[in-house]
Amino acid sequence: MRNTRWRAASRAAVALAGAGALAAGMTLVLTAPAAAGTTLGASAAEKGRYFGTAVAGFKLSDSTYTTILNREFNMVTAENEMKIDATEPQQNRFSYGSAEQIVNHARSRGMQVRGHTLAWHAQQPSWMQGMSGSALRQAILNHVTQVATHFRGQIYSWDVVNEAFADGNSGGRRDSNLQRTGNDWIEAAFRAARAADPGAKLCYNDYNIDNWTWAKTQGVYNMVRDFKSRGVPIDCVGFQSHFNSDSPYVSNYRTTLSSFAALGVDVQITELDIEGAPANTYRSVVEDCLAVARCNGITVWGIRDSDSWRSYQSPLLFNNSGQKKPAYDAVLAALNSGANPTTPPPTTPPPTTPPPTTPPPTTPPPTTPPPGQGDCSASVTVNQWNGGFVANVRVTAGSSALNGWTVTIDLPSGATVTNAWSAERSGNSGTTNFRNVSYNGQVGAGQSTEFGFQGTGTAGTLSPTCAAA
Ligand code: 9MR
Repeated sequence: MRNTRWRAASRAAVALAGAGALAAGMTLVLTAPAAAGTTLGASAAEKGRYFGTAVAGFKLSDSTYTTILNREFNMVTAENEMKIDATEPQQNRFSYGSAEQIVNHARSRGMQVRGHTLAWHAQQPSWMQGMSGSALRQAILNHVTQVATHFRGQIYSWDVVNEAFADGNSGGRRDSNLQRTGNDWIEAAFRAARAADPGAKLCYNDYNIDNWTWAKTQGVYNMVRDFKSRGVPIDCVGFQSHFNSDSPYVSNYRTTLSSFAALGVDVQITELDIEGAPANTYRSVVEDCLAVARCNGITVWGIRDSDSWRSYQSPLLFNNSGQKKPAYDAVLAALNSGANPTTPPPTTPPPTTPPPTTPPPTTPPPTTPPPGQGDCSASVTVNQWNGGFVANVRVTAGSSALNGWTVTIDLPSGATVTNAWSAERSGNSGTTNFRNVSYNGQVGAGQSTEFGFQGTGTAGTLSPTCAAA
């Protein structure tokens, strides 16, 4: 009974509850009509939504915890087990055991999984904290590719990039080692994630972006609009929605959700908790999600108050003993109110922004270097795995300084470049050219600079050639 699959839950509730509860010798209490959901997950599903929770792997042996988890929720987020320090504790040595425990627990019971998170300035393993420049760029894209590939087909949506914007009034990016690799690090991460798991929705996730008037909200909104206009593969925005007196729920939250949705992305409430768990505020959040067609669902950040990262605020739906709080009843009632869609959940109108177009290559057609006369050289190291690779290329000037360079690489058939950094690329298969960008065209005599690219397929042995501009 505890493992009742949510899809079947509501309509089968009477029959299942009767058989299961009687078999278990329990008192049979049926108060909700069969048509209405009796759990958060079943009720959300009737509205074409999900209702999820963060799960800590070590609590899966706590039967009070798993009883509520299995009964109420149909979406799961690993609270810490999919973060960078957990999945790649040493460089290129991946560790998936505790993440898989959660994924398997969820999927074997018909729950879906949100992946959290592929790229973040926090909870980096120590080897990554000390990295910078193209080595870090290569490392984070390799991480995104490897982890998303490992879980390919099992993840409903990935928080590809987490918390990359600054708090306060700047509306700009947060400083971090990742940000210092270049402003394009976020879009590079999204492209890598798309290549690795084309079936997962790819989300940008952040906190303090709930209030439509805040600069941080507008900063993220502008990034998403830019990404949609340039065809960067983003599908959703995650609103963490940790509400408290410093960052309270405000009534323009619905405007925030609908404004982002109008850009042509889904919206998801990914880490909801509310200081003191006021029932009215929880109800408002649910109503706001239900009012926005592209709001896919809500995840609370823990089950019982004692499971919360802010347990002193008692911000969740169940008390420390696992009893339902008034906020729970308000959420369930809000999920059950109004008409249920008889057709699949409505899709939002097409984005108002122009359809994404691939920007034309900004590089002129590359000139073929005269054989044997280049005054630069290039060498490459390739990190290959089953189905993909990352290449790091070193460009070294000869006996005179360079004012610009082009590196040409013949890729074997089946190998396709998905993104490059610190170079402008033309072509993505066969003979592919990489030209310097503004900040790395000038290389002193005998000095070196680096760029990199990532691809699918097998790179084999690459023999780059270099030509001075
Ligand atoms: O709930 C998580 C807590 O157990 C960790 O110690 C903490 C470490 O960074 O991360 C908490 O989860 C955070 C989430 O990953 C991102 N948004 C904020 C969450 C609360 O801090």
